[in-house]
Amino acid sequence: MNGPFHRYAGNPIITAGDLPYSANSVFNAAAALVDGETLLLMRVEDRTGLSHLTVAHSKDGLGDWRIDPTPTMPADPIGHPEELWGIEDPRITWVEDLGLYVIAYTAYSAGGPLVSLATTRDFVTFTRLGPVTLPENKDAAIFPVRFGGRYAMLHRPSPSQPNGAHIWLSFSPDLKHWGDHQIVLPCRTGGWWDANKIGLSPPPILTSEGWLIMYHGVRHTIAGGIYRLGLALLDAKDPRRVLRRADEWVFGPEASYERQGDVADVVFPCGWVVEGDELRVYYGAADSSMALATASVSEVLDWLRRHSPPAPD
Ligand code: BMA
Repeated sequence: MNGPFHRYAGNPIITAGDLPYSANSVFNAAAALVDGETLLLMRVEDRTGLSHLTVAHSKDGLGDWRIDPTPTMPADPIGHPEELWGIEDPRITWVEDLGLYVIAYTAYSAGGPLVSLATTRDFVTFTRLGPVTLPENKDAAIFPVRFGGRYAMLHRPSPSQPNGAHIWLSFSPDLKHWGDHQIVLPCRTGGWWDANKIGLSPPPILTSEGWLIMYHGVRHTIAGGIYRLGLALLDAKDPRRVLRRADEWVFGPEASYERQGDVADVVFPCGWVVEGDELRVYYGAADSSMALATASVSEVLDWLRRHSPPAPD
């Protein structure tokens, strides 16, 4: 095994057959530690093709998942027309100064996918804040702290133009109105594994060395896309500053459940949790099931240091 991440031997951890109701697939879950348990907010694609979100809990974050009997957070296309074609790919951030979890998710509107926010205390009731970007935009997460009094969000506008789909950083005084948009992590170009299109994976995690960023890079091939994962580090006080970015991908589709499914060759984490030095990354495998990889935070930081070119300044 190369790299710091280790696939859990019990993968895939949750498949559509584990759900208490009929669905096509379960993948791309957000994750959080809630009341001492691991909670996954899973994207479930039903048999109309549209997605909603459903909660699973586990005491150890590995097995014995207890899954809500019906969709926990269905799309609300009447109250929120931007959710016409479902809701997808959530990321959860605990925001201490609000005492709330903030969920950033993709709302699939008639005008294309966009980023919406919702808050919750208990993952039973959700308060929608509505869309915070125009389409097309995906792969967003809020930082858990404010910078100079403002909330910060990473997101990925993907205009259909040849300049590429980059990760952007925006700021807001109130989680509703966003501005000061800037590119923080550009996709690479040419033959790179992360050329043309990248997007944030789980929310940033604060480590001793800065904000740890995991992102997916998409390599377009004659056979379709390959979704792999890269690592970067942003400055703890000023997340506009990129301290490191590894050249190589750190994790890519290799296991059969990652290589075969509704969409082949996809690993797509939307959630991770840290307990002590242990990092558990929950990822969608081939748009079909949920899988888990574990790592030590210190080994991840060490790998990133060894695989990053020296910082420019
Ligand atoms: C992305 C998102 C993800 C999906 C991935 C691979 O654009 O839509 O939900 O897992 O493509 O199909």
